[in-house]
Amino acid sequence: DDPSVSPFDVARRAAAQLASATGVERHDIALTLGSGWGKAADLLGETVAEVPASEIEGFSTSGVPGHSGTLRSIRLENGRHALVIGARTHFYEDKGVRRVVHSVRTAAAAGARIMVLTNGAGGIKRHWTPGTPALITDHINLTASSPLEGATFVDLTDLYSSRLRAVAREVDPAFEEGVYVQFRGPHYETPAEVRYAETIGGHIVGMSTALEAIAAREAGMEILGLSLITNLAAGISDEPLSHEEVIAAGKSAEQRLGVLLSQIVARL
Ligand code: 6GU
Repeated sequence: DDPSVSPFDVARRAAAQLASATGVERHDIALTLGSGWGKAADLLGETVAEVPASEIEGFSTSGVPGHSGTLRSIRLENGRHALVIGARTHFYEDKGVRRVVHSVRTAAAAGARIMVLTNGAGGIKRHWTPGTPALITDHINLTASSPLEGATFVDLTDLYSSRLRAVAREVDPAFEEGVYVQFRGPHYETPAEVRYAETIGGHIVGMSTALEAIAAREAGMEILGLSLITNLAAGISDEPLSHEEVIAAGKSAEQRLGVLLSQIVARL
């Protein structure tokens, strides 16, 4: 958090600690598992090591129920290694944007060329039902923040890789898709804010992912973004939103999403 310390140096040290804690020198792909996606960690392959995030520099443990705090190294069937990040710092925690993207920078420093970002989110498309997975095609960042520091002018064209989306479509040709809008949270949006998100081109509302994707692009990674629609956004459905229901929708979709995500990862 000290502005005189480079966040990339912190990430390099974290990656070195991760390598010695897991015995895995290099991870090829990294996945951040958000609400509803956690089961994938058990289905991707053989867990080589699981490390509490608190043992690795720069990680702060999340107090949000439903978000575990570990880093897990998994050997895929094709012999490659996946780093599963089960410790996400949200922008709304007010720990600063460096903390929010530290896991992404650590994954990049650990060698990962592909970053899979998943989340549980609200849906704006009226035909969506809770439990629907959707590919993120692009994002709108409404946090008024950026993980980039100084004059770092990074192109965000095709941020959510069309190549990786095509791979996901091989697994499910009927995959839903949409533009993700990151709000600061932690409150859900008002119905007026949801109408605004829709008007400006959004289809999915959430509180993560966009800032992480920007940091992943800066690091030169290819990005796959996946949302689980846990509920329709405020005003789209008349149902009031509750965090408990969001977690419950995630839980009931978890097995199905785990199978889906491991089929995708096997092809990446
Ligand atoms: Cl409706 N909004 C946001 N920002 N995040 C969510 C959500 C809604 N539902 C689940 N996560």
